[in-house]
Amino acid sequence: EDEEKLAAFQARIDREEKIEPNDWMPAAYRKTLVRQISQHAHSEVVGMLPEGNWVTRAPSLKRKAILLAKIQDEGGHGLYLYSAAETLGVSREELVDQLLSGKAKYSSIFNYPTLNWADVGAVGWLVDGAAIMNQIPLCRCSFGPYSRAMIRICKEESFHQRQGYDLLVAMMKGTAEQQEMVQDAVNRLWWPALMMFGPSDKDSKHSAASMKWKIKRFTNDELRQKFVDATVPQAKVLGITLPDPDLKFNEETGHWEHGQPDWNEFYNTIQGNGICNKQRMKDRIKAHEDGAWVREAAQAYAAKQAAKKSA
Ligand code: FAQ
Repeated sequence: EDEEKLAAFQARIDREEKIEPNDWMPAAYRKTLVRQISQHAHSEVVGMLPEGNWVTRAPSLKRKAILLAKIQDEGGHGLYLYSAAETLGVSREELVDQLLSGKAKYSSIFNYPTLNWADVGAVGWLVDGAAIMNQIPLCRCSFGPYSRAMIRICKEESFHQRQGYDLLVAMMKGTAEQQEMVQDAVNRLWWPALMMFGPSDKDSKHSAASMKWKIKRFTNDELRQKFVDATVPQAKVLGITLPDPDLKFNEETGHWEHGQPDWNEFYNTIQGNGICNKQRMKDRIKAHEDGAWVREAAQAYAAKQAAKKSA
């Protein structure tokens, strides 16, 4: 790739022009986008599993309807994101194969179990909350199809975050046992939510290039800090304690200082050895195999339509 093309490409990025699928782009830009967008898509799809666990046990019709709608949204996000990745010249089959063979990553957070009903609220509040913090800046990502997909996704995620918070508020108004369930869910999900932002900046191998290309607008640590700053006051309103003894407001910087997640646990999880990795993959593989007849029927229908047209 010659210098001139690279310089012209970077100049377009610097002018805040969107890069579209048929435009020239460096191979490394394409590669990192396929990686990030497909991992993001896989996360949305695998992310349906922990909450799916509670659909049949939701405590009321209203909560069940909300939960179903939310989980369906996540499936939809996966579909837009696979489509955005496909514009870069990979096929959906290839991407799904990478997930099911264990080659592709998906977000570490979805390898934690949802043990009690308050986990559904805590996932909405903390996991969707972290997802929004990370994804709002992606609406300004330099790659057009990804940035446009993120706009609708973020709107839906904000509904998800609020339904989670609303669920927790309702439980905090309930019995002592319900309040304990909320605290227990938050104790277990707080650190994994912080891990969603990725390794600390010094260990993030892709950040420098992604920042230069304006795929990422903030570093992992910057977004983690924004999330902590936004969430601490919400925890106070809720009346729960965040499980970080190092949380301390710094008057000078205006930020909440916080402790570090257990990075060994993070690396262990993204290498496939977290609490639920094996179960999640088993469930995804089964869902894919059980859906084979749908794909076959759709292909048979498409072939018939094509034959009709050419006849
Ligand atoms: N989990 O160099 P960096 C959702 C990997 S939200 C697993 O810092 P980068 C909504 C990373 O891929 C969740 N792997 O990488 C929802 C790389 O490995 P590689 C999905 C992680 O890309 C809510 C290596 O570590 N959101 O689904 C994680 O610059 C509720 C080095 O890391 C997105 O995907 C992790 N937490 O920054 C659904 C957002 N962190 O590829 C259902 C888009 C890092 O070299 C229910 N993605 N890794 O093998 C991003 O913003 C970025 O990709 C980061 C990582 C920030 C995740």
